[in-house]
Amino acid sequence: MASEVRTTCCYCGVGCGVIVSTDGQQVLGVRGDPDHPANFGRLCSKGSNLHQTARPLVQQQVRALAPALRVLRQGVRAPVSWEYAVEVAAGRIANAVQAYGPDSVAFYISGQLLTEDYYVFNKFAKGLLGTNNIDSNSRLCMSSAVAGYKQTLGADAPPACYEDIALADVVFIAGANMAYAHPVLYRRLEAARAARPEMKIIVADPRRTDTAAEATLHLPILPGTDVALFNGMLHLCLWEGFADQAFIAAHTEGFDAIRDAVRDFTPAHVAAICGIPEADLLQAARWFGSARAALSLYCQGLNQSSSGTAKNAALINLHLATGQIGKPGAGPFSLTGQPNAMGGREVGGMANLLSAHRDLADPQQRAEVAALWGVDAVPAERGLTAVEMFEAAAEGRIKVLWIACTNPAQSMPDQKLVRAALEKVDFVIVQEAFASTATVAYADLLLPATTWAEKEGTVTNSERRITRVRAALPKPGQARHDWEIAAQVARAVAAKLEKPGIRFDYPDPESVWNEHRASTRGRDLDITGLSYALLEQQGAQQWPYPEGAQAGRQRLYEDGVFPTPSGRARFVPTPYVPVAEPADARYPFQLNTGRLRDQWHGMSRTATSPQAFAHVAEPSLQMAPDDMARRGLAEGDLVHVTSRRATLILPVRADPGQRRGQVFMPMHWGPEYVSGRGPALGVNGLTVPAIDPKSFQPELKNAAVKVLKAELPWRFAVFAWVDEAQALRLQARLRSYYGRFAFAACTLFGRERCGVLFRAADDYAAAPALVSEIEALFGIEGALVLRYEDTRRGNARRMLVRDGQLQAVALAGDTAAEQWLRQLLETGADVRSLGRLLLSPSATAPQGFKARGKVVCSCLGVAEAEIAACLAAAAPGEDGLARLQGELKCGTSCGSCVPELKRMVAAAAQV
Ligand SMILES: Nc1nc2c(c(=O)[nH]1)N[C@H]1C(S)=C(S)[C@@H](COP(=O)(O)OP(=O)(O)OC[C@H]3O[C@@H](n4cnc5c(=O)[nH]c(N)nc54)[C@H](O)[C@@H]3O)O[C@H]1N2
Ligand SMILES: Nc1nc2c(c(=O)[nH]1)N[C@H]1C(S)=C(S)[C@@H](COP(=O)(O)OP(=O)(O)OC[C@H]3O[C@@H](n4cnc5c(=O)[nH]c(N)nc54)[C@H](O)[C@@H]3O)O[C@H]1N2
Ligand code: SF4
Ligand SMILES: [Mo]
Repeated sequence: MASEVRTTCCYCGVGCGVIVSTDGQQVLGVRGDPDHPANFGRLCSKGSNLHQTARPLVQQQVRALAPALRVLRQGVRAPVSWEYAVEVAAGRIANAVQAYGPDSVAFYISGQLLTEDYYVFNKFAKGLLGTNNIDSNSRLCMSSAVAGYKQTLGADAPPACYEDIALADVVFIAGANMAYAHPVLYRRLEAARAARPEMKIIVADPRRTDTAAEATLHLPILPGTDVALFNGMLHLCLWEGFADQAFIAAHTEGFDAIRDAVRDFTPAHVAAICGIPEADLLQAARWFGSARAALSLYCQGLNQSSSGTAKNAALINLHLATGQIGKPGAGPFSLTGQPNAMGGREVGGMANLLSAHRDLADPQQRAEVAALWGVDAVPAERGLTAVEMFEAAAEGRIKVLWIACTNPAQSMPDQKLVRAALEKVDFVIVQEAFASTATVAYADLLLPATTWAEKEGTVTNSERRITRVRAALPKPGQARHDWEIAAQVARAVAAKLEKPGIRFDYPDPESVWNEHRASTRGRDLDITGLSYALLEQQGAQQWPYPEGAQAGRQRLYEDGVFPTPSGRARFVPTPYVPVAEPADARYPFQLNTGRLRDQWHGMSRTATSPQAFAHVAEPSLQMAPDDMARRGLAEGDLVHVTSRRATLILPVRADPGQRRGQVFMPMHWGPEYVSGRGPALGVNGLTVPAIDPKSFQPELKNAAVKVLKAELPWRFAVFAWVDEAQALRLQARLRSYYGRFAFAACTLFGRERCGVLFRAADDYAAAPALVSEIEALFGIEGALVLRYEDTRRGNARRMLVRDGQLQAVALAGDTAAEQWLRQLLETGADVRSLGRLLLSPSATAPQGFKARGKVVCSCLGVAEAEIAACLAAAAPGEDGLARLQGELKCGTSCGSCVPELKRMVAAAAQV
């Protein structure tokens, strides 16, 4: 019997409501919840593909389904019972605490945990063990935003709400690519602009992203120069009389110092630092300063920086000086990345935070938390933040490291350090839903966790809105809920350490949440007026929502009172400091990293669906066409990308949105997808461990690199349709071959069917036995294989044809025919008429072959060539987008590709 369950998308901080239809065993489909105030029924390309990632065949192949323990350090893990796993974990932790003190244990958790999970982990570390060594991947994500808000406004609370997007007349997007990373909010921005075309959108981003391309004004600032930009805008606002003197006088402090501090940020000076025309700087400042309502939306371009806190504070200074806060359509609105980065901050689940926005340094506030938890005290000194934690671990100071719901062997900067740490720690616990991640390889104890559509609890989205997360499926295998695992181990540790006063006997997530709720009484985020029942009846609610309130607060600081001792917001001077590792003669490129539209981080979930690869099929480095030409690089050439810490080989692609001297690599391409001989480190092998001095957030958006052509004449490409119930297992097997080649990568392709692509390159031909072994994994063996061999040149081509269609193809040596052969396979073309052409050594593409290009609209599977042809046939003056939507239907489902379609329409209009 099919039923429907309302829950929340497990990806980004927009926090869209999702309705899951289920038969109780499987997810049958998903659609946006029309009543959810975050999305009103919309989902983006990732959300609308969630059901694909929850299929039983995915679960069977890649989920962690049983606890497993490594017996000897280098040995394999063997399944163990939960009872034994809990006993071992608790024993290891208790022993470490007794032998080396509580700070020898560390927890590295995640903004993708639910609030209830987070709460239990935090109580475990700070309350039971007495260590503040609990930090989360939010350190890589939101900690500069937290520090920026606290410095200026007095509390970690985004003051604006989603509705403000519809009410702003200037929207300033800084260091955020909303079209990719917050798509459903971006749909709201598109709608607002369509309703009020006079709305101005300014985007500050070194790259011309889809978001930037659609802006009224794009400021392609040089990496890391945001503080200079914001100080320069403030300078101009003060100079040109846009300051709101009444607001400054009534509601702020420290203005005089800031006025002096920005005096030197003259337009000419700032334009030179930022590498933008002075006129554009003036335009941006004037639009912002004269706006009735100006809203800033910002994310990792500001946060992931060694001056991340200053970038946040400088932008907030600009809002305070112009009075653009606490009113409809205005405010500095930090977009949260993960679905529950906010909830993690609320429970204080980080090394320098305390429950319910309390201050770790305040003895009174610590005593309140200790009393709530039934312990004598909670530790006063801040604990190790993410990068520091791994540094300490590499030095042998951490004996037990418990990692939950994050994949640090992919996502942390400076992977060599991270690997050294994971190897050094005596006992690594990894609590994961998917067994396919790089970090799982380091687990001494693997604890299988439930995940989206299986767990119950709450999350808080970017606009402070608390939403219920609900289970539609039973727990798979032996997986358990995150809060449940943490509480179970905590009870066992409490017994061993003889600490009966602190309780972890929660019957359900609601009881955990009720305890968290009690901790918020009287705080800025007071939610004592909320309950699971109310969320059930009235839907998602914003905080604060104190007892007696009839509704949550939509917008903060409308009364001009800020949660600082004086009640005034504070101006904070923000000197401009360049990036930690600027480009130089030896490392002449600045490497920027960030998101793709259809993938999520380490891709453990998104990449279980071949459709997620339709938009971007393979790992690559993006470079300005000019830079490529000057270095003699052609599209798809393999390059060595080398930073001071590591080197990585991957193909290069031209990106006209890239400025000269800068390169971009999607953050998703970790060691699971691209590697080669030597340690498999992925994108973050290259990045720097430099951190912001206040937020401790690492500078993931800038590293100096050099890019040199990789001379690897021997190429190998195998691609085939495979049984979807085996594809992910095959991919896991193929990963074990990465280290046999100088370069190797493995991805999926297809829509209705599932294909696997393995690609490798080397400076000499691989042993024939190795090649055959890999081909055999794809089924390319036996009498039915069509073969062409040129042993003299080392070229080989082997393929399987079934019912007139290509089933599997392997190319070794020269792989120039790959593109058209792959398209023939992917489109299921009848190849019988091609006969010998398929195997002829010099074969160029068959006559009439046209490359389809990448798929732009992933919902409808519409590719570049079809779009170009449709636009070429347009009548003069015809609305290109409307034509595409009418003829090809692309961009009519989730809308995530609409910005790119518009870009293609504009480009076509120029020819
Ligand atoms: N599709 C998709 N969506 C996601 C995620 C995902 O993995 N995939 N992850 C979610 C998470 S956890 C997060 S934190 C958010 C991140 O969301 P965003 O921050 O919007 O995404 P990024 O691509 O990391 O970075 C945004 C932009 O910052 C720019 N940038 C780099 N350096 C600078 C600089 O010095 N100054 C300025 N002004 N800009 C700079 C980059 O060019 C990039 O376009 O996305 C969330 N949404
Ligand atoms: N170079 C570079 N690096 C970056 C960034 C960047 O922009 N550039 N961005 C940084 C940012 S902002 C972020 S947020 C991080 C993200 O980095 P990670 O946290 O490493 O990213 P995910 O791949 O989302 O990891 C979440 C893990 O939890 C698992 N999981 C999913 N659901 C559950 C569950 O319910 N319970 C448990 N226990 N496990 C579950 C998933 O399989 C996955 O392996 O990456 C950071 N790293
Ligand atoms: S915008 Fe997309 S990824 Fe983000 S919550 Fe909504 S559906 Fe999920
Ligand atoms: Mo993030």
